Amino acid sequence: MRFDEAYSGKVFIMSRATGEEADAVIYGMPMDWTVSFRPGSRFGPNRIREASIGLEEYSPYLDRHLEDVSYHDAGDLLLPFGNAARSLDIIEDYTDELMEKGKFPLGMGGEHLVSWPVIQSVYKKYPDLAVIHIDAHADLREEYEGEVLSHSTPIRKTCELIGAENVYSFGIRSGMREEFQYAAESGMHMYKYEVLEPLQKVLPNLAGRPVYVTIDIDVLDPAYAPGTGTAEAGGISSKELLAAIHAIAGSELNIVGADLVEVAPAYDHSEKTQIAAGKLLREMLLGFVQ
Ligand SMILES: [Mn+2]
Repeated sequence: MRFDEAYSGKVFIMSRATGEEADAVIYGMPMDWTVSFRPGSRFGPNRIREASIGLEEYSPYLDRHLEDVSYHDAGDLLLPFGNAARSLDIIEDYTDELMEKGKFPLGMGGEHLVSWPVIQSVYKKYPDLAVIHIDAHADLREEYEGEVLSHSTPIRKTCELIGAENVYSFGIRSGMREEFQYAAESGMHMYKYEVLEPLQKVLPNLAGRPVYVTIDIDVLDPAYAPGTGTAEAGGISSKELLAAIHAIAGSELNIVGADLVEVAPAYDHSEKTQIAAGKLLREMLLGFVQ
């Protein structure tokens, strides 16, 4: 599939430019086959697109309008159900093409493992890459029930690839003791429970660096985002997560890609999870893409 091959269904609000013209490409990675608890995030991207239609196109936070950003919603990648290894290969090939063409990748999950091939691809172009990871879960396992391709491993893999000292996790409130030990001993930067305050302290240190931002919707308290596979009580508010995105957008970072993962619409009949996700994605587009 070509990177700009238009999917004939729903698209994110105001997607206009063709893939060739666009500075940024939005794409869905509808994979949820390695999750440990509740599946369903493969239906996330299209529900976020639906919810986006109800959004204003103007952001008062950033004083920017969606027509100021040239982006293309390429639809969902076609992934072979149940085959994690091939799905990850397809995602990496696709992102390689985006990087080669100088497009900003803005991905929608899917489970969090989809970020792993994207980070590998972005790292090939930016060897001094840093990663900002906002999530309830450490995602630092080496394997899960013997599977190294698991939604609880992507940040561990990222630490091993780009150097743990280049990985910054925020909002973490769940994981095995071993994951927290790894965080403490590996040199990675893990900030538990809070997001905005530690982020504001860290951002000046990352000035000028190429940074990939991966956001798991479950960093939000289940009160704000019940529609996710592994909901975890004790999270932050949607107001704080928006403020975190704006803090990143207003910093001196060179943001080179981003994703928003783990929206699983079936667990939220009120649809507030996907409505929040649509707004978060709008702010990521307006704040991260020049
Ligand atoms: Mn998570």
